[in-house]
Amino acid sequence: MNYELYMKRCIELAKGGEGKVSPNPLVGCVVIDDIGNVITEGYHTKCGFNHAERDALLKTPPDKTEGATLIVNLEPCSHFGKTPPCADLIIERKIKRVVIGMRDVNPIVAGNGIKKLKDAGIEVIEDVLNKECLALNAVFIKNMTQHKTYVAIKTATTLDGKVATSSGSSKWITSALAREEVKTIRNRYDAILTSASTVLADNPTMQHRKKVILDRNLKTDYKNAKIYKEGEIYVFYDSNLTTTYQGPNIKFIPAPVISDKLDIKFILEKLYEEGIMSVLVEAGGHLNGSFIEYADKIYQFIAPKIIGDNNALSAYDYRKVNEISESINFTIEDVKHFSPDILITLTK
Ligand code: AOF
Ligand code: ZN
Repeated sequence: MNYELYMKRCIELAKGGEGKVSPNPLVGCVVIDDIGNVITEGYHTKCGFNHAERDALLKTPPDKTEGATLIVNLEPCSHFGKTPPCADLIIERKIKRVVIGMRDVNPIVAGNGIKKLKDAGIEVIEDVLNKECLALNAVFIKNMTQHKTYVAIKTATTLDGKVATSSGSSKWITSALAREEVKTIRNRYDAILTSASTVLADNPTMQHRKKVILDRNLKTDYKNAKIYKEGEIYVFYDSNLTTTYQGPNIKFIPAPVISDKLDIKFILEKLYEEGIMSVLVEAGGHLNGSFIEYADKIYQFIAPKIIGDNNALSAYDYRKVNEISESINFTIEDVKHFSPDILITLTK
């Protein structure tokens, strides 16, 4: 049996949990019979709710899944957490075979789920579409293994890598279709992050549940700027300053300043402490530059336009470089058309 098709479906199902499962992983599950007909499917819809396997199995009576094959992108859990172990339910349901995309990196599971299944006489097939499954849960993997916030940068540029003209005009570089996709990308992240310069220049709303603003000199308008109107807001500022402004949704966090810049490493550590497991940076070339060394991923929309002016603003503008060998290298993960533009997704 070719399980890759079903694993693809698990990944699709799992994505239904984007924006809702953090800090938990994205998980989808499909249960099939001997000839490959789907008996039931499910996914992890929200943190604290049933895991994907339980969601799928509870939708159908036990006699329908006896002897079936269960496909899931993450090793079934073996622990009593917010819900009982999925491995136990799989055993209880007399599933014959379990097909897994990746082992769980959560140390309380890590192989114990697989062991439990095998000890019960269930056949386990591992690593189906492993690369895709690892990519799906890159945030969860970084959180679990490094205890750090996952960082992505989103930018929209011309063919010559510019994000605005020299006078700051940037509306619009990419088309409406590409800008619609940005909303889908934002939803995958616990928070979006931008700079005071972007708030002052564009007065954007940047709709999101959580927003992080780097405002070293406390110079944005906390009362009136659109970005502060909704969502949970974290403002980082120079710890040598003080602010008396209080808003119901704004938390001010003082941060150290290193050579005229807020300390990014400190900020990312604070965000992790605040339970922000992933952050999408949407700002100009300077801030993008400050985040490059921490970036796990870049989403770069490219419009088929050329500004052709050396003074136009670049997407990454933060240092002097002599040798090409000093460039920072990324790997292209995916290229998609959002006609007339493209989106390149890159990882480090
Ligand atoms: C999920 N959804 O579909 C699967 C998970 O906090 P708990 O008790 O819900 O447990 C979370 C852990 O369970 C998670 O870190 C991962 O190791 C495992 N599997 N979690 O939220 C799922 N299959
Ligand atoms: Zn589970």
